[in-house]
Amino acid sequence: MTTSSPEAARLSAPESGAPHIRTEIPGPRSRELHAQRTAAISDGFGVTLPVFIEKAHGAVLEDVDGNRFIDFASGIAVTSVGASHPKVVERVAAQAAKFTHTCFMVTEYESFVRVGEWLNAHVPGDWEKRTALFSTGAEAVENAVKIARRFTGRGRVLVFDEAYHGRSLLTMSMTAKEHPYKAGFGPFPTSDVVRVTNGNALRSGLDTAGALAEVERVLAEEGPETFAAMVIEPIQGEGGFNVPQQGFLSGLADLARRHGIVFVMDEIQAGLGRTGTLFASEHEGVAGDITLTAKALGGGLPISAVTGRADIMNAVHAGGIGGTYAGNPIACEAALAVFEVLEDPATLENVARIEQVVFERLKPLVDELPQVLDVRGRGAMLAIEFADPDLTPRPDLTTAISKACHQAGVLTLTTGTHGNVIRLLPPLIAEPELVAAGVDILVAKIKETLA
Ligand code: PLZ
Repeated sequence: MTTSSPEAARLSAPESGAPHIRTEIPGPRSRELHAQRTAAISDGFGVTLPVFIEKAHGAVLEDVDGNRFIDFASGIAVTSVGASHPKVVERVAAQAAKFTHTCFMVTEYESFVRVGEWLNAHVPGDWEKRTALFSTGAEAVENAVKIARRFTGRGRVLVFDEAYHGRSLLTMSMTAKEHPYKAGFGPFPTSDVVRVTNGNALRSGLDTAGALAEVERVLAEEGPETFAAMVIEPIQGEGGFNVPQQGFLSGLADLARRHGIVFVMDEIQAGLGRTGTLFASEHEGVAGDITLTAKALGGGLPISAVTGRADIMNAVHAGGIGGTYAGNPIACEAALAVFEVLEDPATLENVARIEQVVFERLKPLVDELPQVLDVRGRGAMLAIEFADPDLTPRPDLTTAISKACHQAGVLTLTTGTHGNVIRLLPPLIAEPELVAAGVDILVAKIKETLA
């Protein structure tokens, strides 16, 4: 095997032998392990598909019973360069052998600086930038709010309908959906987090101008000078892969700047090649004052970043931000490997091919099947929404179809405020033929379920 990318990390359908189902799903060994999990692990963790993974390569996951799945989840948009990219494996192993941790707040190491430099150079925004590294997406969001507060001297945060920003106390407040994220976990800082319309093309009943006018109305009512930050996902992930209406993001950027509000682009799910450009906000020609990355950044290792205008990022006093594991050296090495893969033009070309093979299979279903409301997304962040013709969401269909896909060896995820969306998040390096094979199975299961 060569170590060039993305070929090194991917396998075509016949080579990978996926999907390959040799037991019932979950298989006997997975069921045994799941029983042990139930006895040891908090019931608070849900699970999409209770199979235990033994090994994984590219876009193929193999479980402990020898079943192989086509991976349309990527660990929720994390293993974008594949499950065990050789460059990630090599850098991680080499760093682990040198040292695993020092804490960047105690003594420094070079990879932290190099990750920051790469992000400063590639994140949208034609201004001098600085980066701060953390470990999780929620931590990046929390720190963006802290930094924006320090910079503006203001307290409040503007967020959007159907938003997802994390599970920590502040980010959970910023997340829209009650179940399962917020139920029973309040109270929340409700007067500090204000929610406005996302101008959802299918459901808000607003066009771009109408949605922007509504945001402006709420800002005027609440006092725009009370807001430190406006935080938005360039394509909403957990909210249902909602692509903003054209001009909405740029209109928001204008509004934020007019009122001295820090415009924060949460690219945690949509960023780093996922939508076919390095950052999803590039599709709209928009740049956040601050841009957040996580998930794909570490190729499977936990690392997140806050990258923004130097004057904003440097408004914080020394010691004001940080964390024991922030920008851990092994995770930084993994990020540097991810950057090498993203810089290879073949990677984004492959994402364009993935979009093509998925759309050519799914888009015709909108006209063929009355319960298929919409097929949308960009690049390798694609979704299909199920509803009755009167728009009543059909989460029962997504559940049934997803389950059928899992049984057939295709790991799909559901999403959306109403749980009625199936989303596809294959690794960016997934062989288009493998993606096509997986989508063909999905289409067959949709047709069987709707028959
Ligand atoms: N911002 C846009 O998508 C994480 C959540 C899965 P963490 N999304 C997956 C779940 O049910 O917990 C996410 C995101 C956006 C922030 C986050 C939070 O990132 O790394 O999970 O903290």
